[in-house]
Amino acid sequence: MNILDTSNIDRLQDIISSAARISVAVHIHPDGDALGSGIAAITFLQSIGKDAVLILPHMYPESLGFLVTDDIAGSIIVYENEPERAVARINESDTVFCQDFNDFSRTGDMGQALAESGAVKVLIDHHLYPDTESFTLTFSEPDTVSSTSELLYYILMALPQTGGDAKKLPAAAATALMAGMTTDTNNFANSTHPGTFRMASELIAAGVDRDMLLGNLFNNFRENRIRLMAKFLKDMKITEDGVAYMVLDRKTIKKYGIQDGETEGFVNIPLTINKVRMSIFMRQDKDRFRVSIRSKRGVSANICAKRYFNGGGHELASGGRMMIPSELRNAGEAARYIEKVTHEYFNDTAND
Ligand SMILES: [Mn+2]
Repeated sequence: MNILDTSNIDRLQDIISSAARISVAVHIHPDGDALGSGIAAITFLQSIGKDAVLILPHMYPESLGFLVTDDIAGSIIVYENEPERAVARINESDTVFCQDFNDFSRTGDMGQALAESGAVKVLIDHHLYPDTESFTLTFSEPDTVSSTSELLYYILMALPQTGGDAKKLPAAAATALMAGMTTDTNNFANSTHPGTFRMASELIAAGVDRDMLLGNLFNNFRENRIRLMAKFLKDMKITEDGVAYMVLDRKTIKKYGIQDGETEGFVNIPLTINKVRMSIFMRQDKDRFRVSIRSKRGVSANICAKRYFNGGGHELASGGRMMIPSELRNAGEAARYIEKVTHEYFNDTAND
């Protein structure tokens, strides 16, 4: 894999060797890739004698808890639970790794502390349009890797401490990288590249237990989630333009006892229907609707997310947010909004 510029690797080596205190930050509502790449970074850095801590804007979903051993838990600070401790740690860090996001705003309220920090900042990410000016060193690969975990894998393999041998990674790092790649590709279904399979092959050869991972990632859901999924499939609407959508309100989330992360993957299911070209899933939070958009090849989820949902991301997988009540007041209004703007979107695209 030669996506990595060797001069960037040399610079990274210098940054790591002069770093005394490193913080690794990831995006809000951390998913498998954010948590996995974060754990991989800190366990690797600790294995070479560095003081490294992972800072999460929010708690990780319970379903990913199997990646967080007691040792690792002691090196994680959750901003949402301990904002002062998180900010203090950012302020006393001389080096900050920013992973799986392209812009500090993606880290929510802790973004300000990150932006204002005088630390050396290294971006490692696979989202479009990184805010490169905010970083000392940028590794950004939106088109050539599946995930931040995959990109971080190449970076770690290029460092002298591993010399390209995955067996030299700490076991926790190898497992976390495999987990991050597996969740971001939805188990090799989306955005896989030749290198993705090579990485998987090398990590399995290095001892990663893929069966254990798949068991934890895909066969370990609570019954409530599957019951809610049934409701989602029943209530989902499909418009004449081939847009499948569903808006999940807080009342339903409460009724089913759904936790953060438990609706992960719902948005992908409608794409298995032949006539569906795009799928939109909105989930009501305290002050906003969180929006997930997926599309089939030829339709840009990214442009739709940018134009109508204050978001963006990848070409076929994007997200956004709509504030309550300034932009949308309730689930009914959200449903009407989706119908209206997607119709406009497909009419526009048809005229291009
Ligand atoms: Mn990712």
